Amino acid sequence: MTQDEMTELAINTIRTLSIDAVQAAQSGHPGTPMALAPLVYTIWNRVMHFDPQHPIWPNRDRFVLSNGHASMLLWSILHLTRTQAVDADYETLGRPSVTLDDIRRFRQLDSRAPGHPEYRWVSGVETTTGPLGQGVATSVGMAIAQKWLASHYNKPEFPLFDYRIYAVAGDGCMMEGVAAEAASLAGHLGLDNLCWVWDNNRITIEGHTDITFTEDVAGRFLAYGWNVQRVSDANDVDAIERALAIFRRTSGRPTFIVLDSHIGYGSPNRQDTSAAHGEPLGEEEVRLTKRAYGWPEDAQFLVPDGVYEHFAAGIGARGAALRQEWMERFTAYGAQYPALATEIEQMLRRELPAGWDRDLPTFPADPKGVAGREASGKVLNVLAQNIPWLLGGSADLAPSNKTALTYDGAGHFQAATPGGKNLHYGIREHAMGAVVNGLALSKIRAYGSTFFVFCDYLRPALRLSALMELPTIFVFTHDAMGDGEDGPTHQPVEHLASLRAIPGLMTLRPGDANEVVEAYRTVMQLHHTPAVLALSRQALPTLDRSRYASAAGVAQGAYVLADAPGGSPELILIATGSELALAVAAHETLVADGIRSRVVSMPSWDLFDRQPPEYRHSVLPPGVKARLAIEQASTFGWERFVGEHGRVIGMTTFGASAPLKALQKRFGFEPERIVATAKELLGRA
Ligand SMILES: Cc1ncc(C[n+]2csc(CCOP(=O)(O)OP(=O)(O)O)c2C)c(N)n1
Ligand SMILES: [Mg+2]
Repeated sequence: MTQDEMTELAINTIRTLSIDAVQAAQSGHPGTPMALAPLVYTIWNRVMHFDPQHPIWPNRDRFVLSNGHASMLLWSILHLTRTQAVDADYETLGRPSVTLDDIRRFRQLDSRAPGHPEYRWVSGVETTTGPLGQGVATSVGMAIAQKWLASHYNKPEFPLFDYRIYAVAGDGCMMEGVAAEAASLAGHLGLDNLCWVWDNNRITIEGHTDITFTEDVAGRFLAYGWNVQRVSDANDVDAIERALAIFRRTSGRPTFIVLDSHIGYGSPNRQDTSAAHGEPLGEEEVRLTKRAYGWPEDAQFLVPDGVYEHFAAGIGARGAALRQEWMERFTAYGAQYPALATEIEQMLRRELPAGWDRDLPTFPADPKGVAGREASGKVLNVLAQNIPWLLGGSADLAPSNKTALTYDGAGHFQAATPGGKNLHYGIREHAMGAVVNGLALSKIRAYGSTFFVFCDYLRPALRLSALMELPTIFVFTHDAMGDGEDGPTHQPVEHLASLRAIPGLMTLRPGDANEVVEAYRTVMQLHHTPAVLALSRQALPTLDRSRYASAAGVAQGAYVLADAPGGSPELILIATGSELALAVAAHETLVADGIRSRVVSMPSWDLFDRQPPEYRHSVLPPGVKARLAIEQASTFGWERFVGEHGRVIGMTTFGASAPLKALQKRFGFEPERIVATAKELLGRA
């Protein structure tokens, strides 16, 4: 067999595995894998630096399938390259990532060939995709990460990190706003390690893109500052390879390749139709298509002789040699730069360096106090010095969010200064969310920041963070009505409730400066959990911890801050964030009036839920039914803590534009109302 025939055979194996899997599942997307098999073949077998035996080799090229519905492309290529499985501790498991059996059970329960690419579930998947646009946006974070890692760790004689990022996108990805935000940022930053290939098939679910998408996409990317190329035939592997070679030689700009393709390529009756997008071909059409490929019509899930060997000789041999060479390089690097090598090893395992929490501040009691965002800024500046690979920034609100790293040498990440630790995401919240994910997937400890109310703008990325179990950090300030005069457009109401509803996301709303410190202490130790810090704009009293319990209780999510004599309360006040000090003030009045009141500070529902029942019952004794929660946010969900006999002082409407004091009065966030409501609850009004 000639080399060309072998290439064709390998490509048709990807196509027919995809067709058969979708047919067997009676669900899925065959058309795009049929069209893009040559592209994926070329990237993987001819170009990518990737060792299938060690899919988490740190200097591997990254491959992102942003049009995640074409997942059969990934399952086929991971299978044919015999990519190995690894576990959450980054150990190789000695079994393939995706077996032929998984592919036979495409989209079935527990198969390693699920409907869409899932990071963590299938080794070799670099990021979860399916929500269109997220993959390409995340790839920008991966590209920023590579630049930063190279700048921080490479030495002239040791190019440790020189990998590239390849992302494949469909029309849907190109239409989504998040991709536009991310492409704009990538162009600005001149990320020449990044290549997007746009599957220009002009078909989406509702039909031809003539009805929706007629702009000059290539012109748009030129305007973003990308190097734009075109390959007019998706079956021309040599042309694809040439375009990728040009990408690898291009410096100072990311690369955008327009690839003209035919969805459902080879299917006599489905090619170029939207029917090829998301429906099985049907038995008869499968036969006709296989005939068109010169494939045995009745064979199913066929991997012809020589195909595995062809991939082993291509990506397998190349990847193994490159990795071997890199391992030797890393050993020599370690001998010369032992401290940096240790850093890299810790970072890759998501461990913290020794002394990571040294010099964290302790705030003295102070009735005037400190704003949550101020305390956060101080803590971040300490942590970023202790943890070299902690970096991040804001979506143009750093002066308000207090996320700027201001110590000497922190630097600003720009094209010419890729070692800077202050990222400037610009006013691109959604891309910021995806970029933070891309950084975290690259093992950098990353944070993003904006006003709390605008977390809606990046929620899809935050959801993926949780789904992927990434230890990302989102710093959201102006967490309630503290933004007073800016009015209801800037005052979050339903946001806490909606974040608390995301499985696996840890939301913390600390009540004073020392709780902010403890919140960060907790968050930094997470390995597989994203966290949101909701922080106040305005100063909050710093509680006297010699009088009240230690802020270390934050680590349990909720703790008894102030208690009734003998620890037997008849009333429990539960508060978070800026309402904590109000609850304490009300508590003092109630105690003076002879009421056995307890204050529970509850910065994090999620964390509290993870505690054993004995602890939870010690904080909220089931026998105490008079419970009052105070939170300047939607009351939604508080019933679970206050019970049917309890009450909630919260928000049931949007806020209003006025100074904070007036708003507190209007919406009833005052100690007097808390006292009165508590007395009502106890029947002592
Ligand atoms: C954010 C988002 N919106 C909608 C969908 C549903 N959806 C999946 S594929 C698709 C059409 C995508 O068209 P295109 O990217 O051109 O893919 P092709 O059919 O060409 O493979 C849509 C609307 C989705 N997955 N994500
Ligand atoms: Mg399309």
